[in-house]
Amino acid sequence: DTLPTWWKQAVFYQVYPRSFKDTNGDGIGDINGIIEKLDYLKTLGIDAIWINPHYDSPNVDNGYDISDYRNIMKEYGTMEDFDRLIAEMKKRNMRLMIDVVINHTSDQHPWFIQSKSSKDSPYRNYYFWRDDKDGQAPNNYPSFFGGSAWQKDDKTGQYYLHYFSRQQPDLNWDNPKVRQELYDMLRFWLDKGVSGLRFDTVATYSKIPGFPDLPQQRVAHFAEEYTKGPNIHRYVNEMNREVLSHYDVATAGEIFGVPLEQSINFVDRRRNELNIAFTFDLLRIDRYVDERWRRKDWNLAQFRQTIDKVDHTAGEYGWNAFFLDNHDYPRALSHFGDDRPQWREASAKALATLILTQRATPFIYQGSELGMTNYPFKKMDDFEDIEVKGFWHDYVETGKVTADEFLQNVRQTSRDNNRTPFQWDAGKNAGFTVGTPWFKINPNYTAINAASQVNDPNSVFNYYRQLIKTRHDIPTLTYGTYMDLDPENESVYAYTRTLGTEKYLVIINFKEKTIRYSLPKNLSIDNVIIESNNQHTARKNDTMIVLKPWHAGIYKVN
Ligand code: ISL
Ligand code: CA
Repeated sequence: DTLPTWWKQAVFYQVYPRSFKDTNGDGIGDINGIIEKLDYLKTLGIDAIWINPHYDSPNVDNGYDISDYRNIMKEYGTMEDFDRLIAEMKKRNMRLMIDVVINHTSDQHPWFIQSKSSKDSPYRNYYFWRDDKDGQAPNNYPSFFGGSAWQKDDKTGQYYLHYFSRQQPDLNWDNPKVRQELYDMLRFWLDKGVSGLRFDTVATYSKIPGFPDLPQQRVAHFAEEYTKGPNIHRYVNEMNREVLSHYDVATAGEIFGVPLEQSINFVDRRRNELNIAFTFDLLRIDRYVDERWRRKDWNLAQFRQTIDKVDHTAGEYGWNAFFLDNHDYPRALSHFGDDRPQWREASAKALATLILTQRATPFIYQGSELGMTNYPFKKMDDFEDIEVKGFWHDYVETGKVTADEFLQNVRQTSRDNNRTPFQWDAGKNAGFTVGTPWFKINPNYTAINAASQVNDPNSVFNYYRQLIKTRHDIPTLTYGTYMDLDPENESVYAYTRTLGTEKYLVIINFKEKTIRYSLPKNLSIDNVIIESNNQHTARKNDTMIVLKPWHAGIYKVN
């Protein structure tokens, strides 16, 4: 889609507030910490920030269980802090995208407390309550975090539905009152000056009428099954009509579970639903559909072909986000690069080049700009996340797999990898807090931290800064068509971005060896835009480039 909009041109940065910067010594990141670091992000060139849920929450799932949609999480600060964040961002010409978690609430939300109090409560049908089936759960739905998606409540003897943890009951979107309450809540934040909304698990709002059992062979595919509610697009379209279309707001959907070809339906602009699609085929390239904690091998051909497919689905009328990790995935560098000390910086720069040259809005996860890595988890006690604990319960405690096998996998796949505190400097607690950090700090913070990189022209940080500037300067990198030059190549990932008569070539060496790469017929170098190792060896009219291990570069070509 080449229709110009600010959110296609913006470079987004994801802040996980809990782990970004603590300013009051309680060991938990806070809104004042984000404000304190706005200038750091401005220096990097960031236009917009997506923050994970900032609402009041008992934090069973780190804020994805909201108990009050109109208040700030106590640990993060106050509404005054939030308003100041928006004001300080405005001053710097930056925009804020908030997380919208409306598939479910916390079980501590007043609606749910009312709802479970009696079958006659006016809030009863704000959620899904069903009778047991022969003393068992109403159907065979599993939950994302382990066990059944139904929880029995003793007060009335009925079960309520929860796709995620039992402390996250699913809202009943079929009830128009629920939808109106949620729309009002969105207006509340938009009226404050929020300019972006990221819709958590948006594809699961509509439920399948009657809750029939999943056929046995589809139980492992429950994530996809949960996106088959018949009214999903009717609801998102209604939300657009009633709320979103009245604001200058960028709307992104976490389109999880939906087959790629259908994801476009959420962001095809002719349908008036959302703007930006987050899809997960790329990040899950080395995962199984069942046993989601287990990793399998991947190769560059699969990787680039997946990117190609994702690019294609956006088509002429849709738009994607491009990201290599977020708070639900391991560190991009450890996942797709090489986090061993000798290749860490080079591969971090290679991945940066990829993120910032796609036909999609780039989302940089906090710490990527420093080359932060996975945490060296050893034992189950090292983990915090409800998901990994649920998996442990379902697979290890039941004896299906050994603790060793499980740990070997989750130390690479766990969401906790991306949730350790930000590494600001080499001092105590990496400069994250003067208190006791809520979660372990990666011991490599003495080598990998912001303080040592901001003034080093060759740092990962400064390479990101230059890349972001390059993306801002060259609209072809945002809007140009994408073409993979050699989809089967297992070493060199090369593609062009073309708009009108302008053509740019992006080359990334995914191998830790030097490769002489010949440009495809008809292409020759016009000039070097940026190279990750600053060598600028390529000259005008060259048709061959010597690529050092993990070398990456952008070239104007003829
Ligand atoms: O995290 C996942 C894989 O490791 C996904 O299964 C994830 O649960 C799914 O993408 C939905 O994610 C979103 O909603 C969850 C929350 O835990 C995630 O952090 C959030 O991104 C429930 O609100
Ligand atoms: Ca704090």
